[in-house]
Amino acid sequence: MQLANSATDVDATEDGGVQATVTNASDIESRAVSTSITTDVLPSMSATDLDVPALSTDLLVEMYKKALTIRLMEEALLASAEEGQIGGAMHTAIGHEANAIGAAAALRRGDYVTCTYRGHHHGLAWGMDPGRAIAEVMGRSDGFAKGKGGSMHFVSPEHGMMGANGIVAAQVPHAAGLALASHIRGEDRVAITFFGDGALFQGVMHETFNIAAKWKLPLIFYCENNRYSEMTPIWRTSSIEDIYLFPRSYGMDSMQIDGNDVEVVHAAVSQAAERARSGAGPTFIEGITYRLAGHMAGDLETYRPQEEVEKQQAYEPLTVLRQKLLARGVDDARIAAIDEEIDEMIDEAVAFAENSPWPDPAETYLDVFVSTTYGEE
Ligand SMILES: Cc1ncc(C[n+]2csc(CCOP(=O)(O)OP(=O)(O)O)c2C)c(N)n1
Ligand SMILES: [Mg+2]
Repeated sequence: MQLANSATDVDATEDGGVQATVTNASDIESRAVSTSITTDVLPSMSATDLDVPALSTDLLVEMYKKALTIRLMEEALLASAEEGQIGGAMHTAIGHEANAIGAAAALRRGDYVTCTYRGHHHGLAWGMDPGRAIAEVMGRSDGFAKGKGGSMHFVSPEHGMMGANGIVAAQVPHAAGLALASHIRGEDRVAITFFGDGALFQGVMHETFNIAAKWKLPLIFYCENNRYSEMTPIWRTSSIEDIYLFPRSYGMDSMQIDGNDVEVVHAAVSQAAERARSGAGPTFIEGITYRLAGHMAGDLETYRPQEEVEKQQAYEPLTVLRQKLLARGVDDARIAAIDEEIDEMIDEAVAFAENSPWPDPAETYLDVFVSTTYGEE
């Protein structure tokens, strides 16, 4: 969709910066321009007219189990990090779960996913086993990359997880390559790539937007907009807080959605996947969400008030899912039984990882470099 007759007013702000307000775009006219969406639980979603069909109760129960598995796994990982059991930086996606679960449920086996260093939720949503995932974060040999990838480089091609990446935005052109391969081979595979709001200002994002739109690649760009880049709120780094507006200038369809609601995410990604498979090209989805834990394990979180986090707790993915289940007649007792089941499963997964052997030092360089005879034949 194009922004017909749009115009931008740029006003000076008190702190010497500028504030840009996009006006006259017919489809966003009703959106209230917020001065600080950083502290809003969810900004107005009037920018997207999305039909959201209700998912079955059985699927919602499965999604709740998955969301809780991710949440409890990440809480256990934070505890392990505090005990000094995890080397290197570890970023959790506590609060982001619905973005991964809704998207994975809308896609097919054989489709591809790439994501950021904040990618445990994507790995599990795409079917990776929690025990082996924890082992990977702990650097143990039963991990999906034999403990050599760690938290920031989750990978499992058999699940379509083609790689988390520690370099902001680097996973995005990788997904375009996967989508291009699918297109050239005449396959029906779609690639989805997840990135943060901070990635928008990397040049490679814009190169990828352009080529993906021009070549109509079967690609879905999914921005998990948690409104922070590390410790910096979005209003300090971007004059436009509505991230979904950027890709429109490349002729790409885009939508802004509630990233904390699995049914909304599922509907948006289903629509984008259908477009991609029909040859109509990429779609950009901005899922508004919030990171409830620190940027990484050990983050002191001095940059945001505790009240802001508490406000967001009232509308986070697990709460939203529990409310949906209760509304469908799944009672408290059933939910409590699920909670207990998942809690035990995570305890077992942690024990599995802790008992997993360290990689053999003799294998240090195995699977790290690719041997090739390309060009020498
Ligand atoms: C190219 C590059 N620049 C800087 C960094 C350091 N860095 C790590 S995470 C991050 C913030 C990214 O924010 P965002 O894209 O919003 O993702 P979030 O962490 O909020 O999920 C930065 C700047 C990096 N890893 N790669
Ligand atoms: Mg962010």
